[in-house]
Amino acid sequence: MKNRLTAFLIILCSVVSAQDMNKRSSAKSSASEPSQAVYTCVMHPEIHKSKPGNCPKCGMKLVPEKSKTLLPNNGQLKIKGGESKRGVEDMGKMQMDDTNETIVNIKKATKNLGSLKTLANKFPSRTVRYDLYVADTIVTYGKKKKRAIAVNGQIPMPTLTFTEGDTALIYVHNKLDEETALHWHGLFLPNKMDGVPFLTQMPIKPHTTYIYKFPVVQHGTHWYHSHSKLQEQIGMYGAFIINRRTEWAIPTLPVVISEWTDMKPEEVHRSLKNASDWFAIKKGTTQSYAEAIRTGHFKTKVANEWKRMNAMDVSDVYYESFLINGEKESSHPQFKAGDKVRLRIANGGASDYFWLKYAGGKITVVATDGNDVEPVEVDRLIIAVSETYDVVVTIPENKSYEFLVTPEDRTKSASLWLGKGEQVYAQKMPKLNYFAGMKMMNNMMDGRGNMIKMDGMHMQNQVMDMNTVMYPEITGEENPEGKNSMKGMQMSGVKSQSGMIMAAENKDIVTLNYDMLRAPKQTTLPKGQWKELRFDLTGNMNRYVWTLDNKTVSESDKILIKRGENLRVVLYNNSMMRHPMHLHGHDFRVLNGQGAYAPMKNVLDIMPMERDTIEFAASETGGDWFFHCHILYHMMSGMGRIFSYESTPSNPEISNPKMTQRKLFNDDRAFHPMARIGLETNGSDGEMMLANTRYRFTTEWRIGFDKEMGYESESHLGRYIGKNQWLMPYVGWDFRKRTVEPMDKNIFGQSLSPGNNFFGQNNTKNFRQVFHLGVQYTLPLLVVADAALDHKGNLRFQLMREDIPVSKRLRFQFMVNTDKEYMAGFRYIVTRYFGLSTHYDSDMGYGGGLTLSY
Ligand SMILES: [Cu+2]
Repeated sequence: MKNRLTAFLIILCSVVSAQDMNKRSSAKSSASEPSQAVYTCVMHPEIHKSKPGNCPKCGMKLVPEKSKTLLPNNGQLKIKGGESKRGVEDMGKMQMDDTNETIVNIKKATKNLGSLKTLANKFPSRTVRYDLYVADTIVTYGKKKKRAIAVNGQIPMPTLTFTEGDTALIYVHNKLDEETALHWHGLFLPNKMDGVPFLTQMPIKPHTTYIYKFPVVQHGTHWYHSHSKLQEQIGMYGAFIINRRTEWAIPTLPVVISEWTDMKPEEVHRSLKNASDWFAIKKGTTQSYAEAIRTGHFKTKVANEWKRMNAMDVSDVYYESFLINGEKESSHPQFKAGDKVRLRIANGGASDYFWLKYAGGKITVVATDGNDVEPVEVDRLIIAVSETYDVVVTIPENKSYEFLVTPEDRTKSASLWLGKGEQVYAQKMPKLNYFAGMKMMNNMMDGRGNMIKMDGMHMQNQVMDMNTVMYPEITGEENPEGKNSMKGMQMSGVKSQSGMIMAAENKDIVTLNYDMLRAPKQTTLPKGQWKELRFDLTGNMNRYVWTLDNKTVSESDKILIKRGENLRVVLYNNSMMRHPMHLHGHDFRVLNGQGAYAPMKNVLDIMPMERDTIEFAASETGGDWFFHCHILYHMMSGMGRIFSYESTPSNPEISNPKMTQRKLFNDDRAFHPMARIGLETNGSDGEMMLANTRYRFTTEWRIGFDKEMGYESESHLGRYIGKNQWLMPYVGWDFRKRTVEPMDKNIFGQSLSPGNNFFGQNNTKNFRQVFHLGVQYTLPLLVVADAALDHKGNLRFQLMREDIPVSKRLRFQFMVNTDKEYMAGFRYIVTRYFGLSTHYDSDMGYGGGLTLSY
């Protein structure tokens, strides 16, 4: 027995060390660069060429390697510390070019925009009162009638309009049977008016009225939404517009973009937490083995699972429809040829980014997050969750022009029609090539679940849109790699050697990025003490845990700040998703190439692998201000921090701070239930699970239809360790009983008598009533290794893998252990809750039937 145990341990160790060796050798090879190399590939940094050209691996155009000369950094504050110094160097030449280009562009855009007439508001400042009645409603935005929440009977909530200098007086009448609270997104206001339940106020109880009152001290396009539970997903978002005393005299439309799902948002959240790939099935993005083989990406798929990644997407949730001001199509026929229209756009969606395109020509961006920027002309821009952009578009002729809104995953779209007459369509955005994305992700991710840092690349401020690089567009038929790998594949733009077209190289289409945003006035912060903070944005896709520095809100302390000091926050996105990070109650400067004219925002979209720096002045009088990812389901998973002013007098709204904090923390501490129950001809097997950020309780059972098959039940309570959560020690118990005739044989002719286990111990698989200690570890290819020792000294080692995506809806699973038990089966997913299944089990034999999933 000892020998076998040693052998097994040696094998396990060698698997683990082999992985480390891989990692080390690859690190070594990338470190030894040839000295004369000057060009490299963004996706394949191991490529070094002396001449410009295309990457031999992916065909992407090579870019100059990290420039050696450090150019003046344009008035930008230097960041202390080793790592960030490299960041500044990286900005070097590239950034200067960007700036010059941007200034030329701004001059052109300003000229094209022409002088706009203005209109002054003659009324003195006043108190503007709104009464908001929050009530349940039924909508059919999707396929079925579903519950939503309407305010004053409408979705989105009514547009609230003020003039700078007014006082807002907002009565919220909660007609719901549940609590609510409203957050005024992007506004500078007293902390107790900020609308975060259990942080700045108590939630508004059902059937009560709450009054928000605050001075309106700024202008611009903002919005407001529920900050309570998941209400934002089902209708509680609306525009909040503050006019200047003197405003452009051109027609202005508030444009609130949102998504609709027929699933309850709580179910969406639970589904994400349970790694169900139902949304991928609905989107057609399962990225199964069958599809991988058919399209010539088998190796890519294997490499992806080897790195322990599941199929990925640019967005998490499948939505039934997308809405502009509450409609799939919204028409504004009142505009005539030559009219300039200002769109005040807010992304009120819960989890989707949107591409914005216009059929009538260029889009002139004039403000973001309520702050003016120098006008800049683009062909398209992406609006992050919770961002706002003000854009001006022109109606060229007396026709109806489409302003097209496409979610980043391009599943559907919504349209705003401007003008009257013949419809002029904007070009639809083509589907994404997920396997190309997977291939690139394989290159960007090391074996330990970290993003590989790309030296010399300008991974900042959306300049290199990783998502358009990672998920190139498919504009033709996708051919198997065997014939002509890249033929027909297009990445929207200039053609490269291999016939592949890269978005990043496209000079014809101008896509907005943060480097192009320039404030009209200097935005340098007042003199004060500086404090620097650094956060890594971290996440675990497989378990849908989202964190900063691998800690949720409830696992971290408030960050104390002092009034009068300046904060510099350096964010590095070490996750595979982009995150719109939002700061309550303050605007921050986004350090880009614009030096003293860095733009002011309150939402920063940060893409995978980017390192972005923001700065803000702690200018409020006190209070707790939330800083969080605005993807609703990421926020609810705990991706955020609380900035808390030191020595703030206690908030009169919060009478019991301890209890309130516990309630706030409950959001990311919540346990999510899940179950899978198989009912097959040989019996029932199944599993129930309760899991949160770190803990998991599972109970599994197998009950045969006769006493030969018997029953067995195992339960585990485990805690996940580390950022990737590959390791989980657990405690549990195992009860089982089965009566077997020693002479009986299974279909392979093997005796059913248990004999000894693999370690030479008495095999107790047919009768066992024990407590056990164990550890699970996720191996490459997502195989879970499980070693357990029970209180009678018996050992068991097991390998299993669930949910191997054979085809779009077919999943394969297997298990084998040292008690000589084994199992293999298929499940065909029919609906979210129902599947057909069949499996063979060494104890229960062959069975077929159905599987219910919850
Ligand atoms: Cu996020």
